[in-house]
Amino acid sequence: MPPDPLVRRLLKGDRVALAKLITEVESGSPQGTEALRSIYPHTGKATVVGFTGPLGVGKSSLISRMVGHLRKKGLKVGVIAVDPSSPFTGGAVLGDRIRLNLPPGDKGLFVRSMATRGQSGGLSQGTRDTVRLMEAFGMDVVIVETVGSGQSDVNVRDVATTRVVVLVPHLGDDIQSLKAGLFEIADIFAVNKSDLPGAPEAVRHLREMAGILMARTSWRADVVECSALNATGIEDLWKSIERHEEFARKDSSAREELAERTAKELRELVQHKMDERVRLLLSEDEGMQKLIQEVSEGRIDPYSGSELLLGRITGLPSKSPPKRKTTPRSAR
Ligand SMILES: Nc1nc2c(ncn2[C@@H]2O[C@H](COP(=O)(O)OP(=O)(O)O)[C@@H](O)[C@H]2O)c(=O)[nH]1
Ligand SMILES: [Mg+2]
Repeated sequence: MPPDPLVRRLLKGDRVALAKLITEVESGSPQGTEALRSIYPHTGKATVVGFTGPLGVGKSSLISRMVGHLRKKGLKVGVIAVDPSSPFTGGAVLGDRIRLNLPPGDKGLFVRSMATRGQSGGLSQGTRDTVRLMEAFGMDVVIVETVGSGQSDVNVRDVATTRVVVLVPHLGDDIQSLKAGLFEIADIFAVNKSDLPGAPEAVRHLREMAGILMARTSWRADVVECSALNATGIEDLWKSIERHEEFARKDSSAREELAERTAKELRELVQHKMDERVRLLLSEDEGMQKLIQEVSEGRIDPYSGSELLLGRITGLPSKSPPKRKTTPRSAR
């Protein structure tokens, strides 16, 4: 049993505990980090799906539909919106025209918008950690919404096993410029707003492209036509997500990707810790204050100075700086 009562409550499915722990984790508090450590064995079981794509294509609306669909199946769903313009504000899950028909205060749904600034350890880490808290809480499915094409710092690849790229008919030039990048991240294309003209052509075009660009990969992106407005194609989209999850459980390329993702997280965590320690050392350590002075006055060059600093942090011997016989820079 984890010692933190808040964590015990989280594991029992207490929503207040979930909300509090997300806040702790976002602020990078020691309690948050300790909580993440102790819940780790309870994570990794949910279906984590990323919805990405340009602004306004209907990601939030489609997620709302998907949430309704999954709740009807009795699945518990967490939603993380990393899109600052997302309508998921204040816990509301309604696109402007779409009604969910969930009972008020439905216990099987938890929605959280991520602050895009001031995240301790970066946005990717904040999202990874929030996914884990939701898994430990008992969510069956966690959906992460991000704005694609480099507008958001979060890479859906870092957090989601299955990535849905949402597009609309007639993306025109947009799709041309996005193309290569999209096929790198998409496991599934959802052509939303299929109530508008041009959807079958868009679907055909994307299928052709997937056939060409993904011919040598073991997974070729599904293309699903849907409309959040008319609630069509939602079950097809879910089927496709399940199919990809099944693939990812078995395929070796998916396992390799997981290893890459893990390595990236470890690297980012270490980078973050190093950064904090460097900052602390430089601002508080007397020896380092002296080093700063010596470098600024030209007695030690910054390259050797950084080696000394690194040596202090890692405890490993560093190259000693060359002895300067010349006059310090400032005196020249
Ligand atoms: N015609 C049509 N409009 C839609 C559909 N889905 C979403 N929209 C509208 O598209 C706009 C953007 O939707 P939103 O879900 O906020 O897009 P996001 O920025 O990708 O999250 C809103 O005005 C929605 O009502 C759809 O299937 N058909
Ligand atoms: Mg949105």
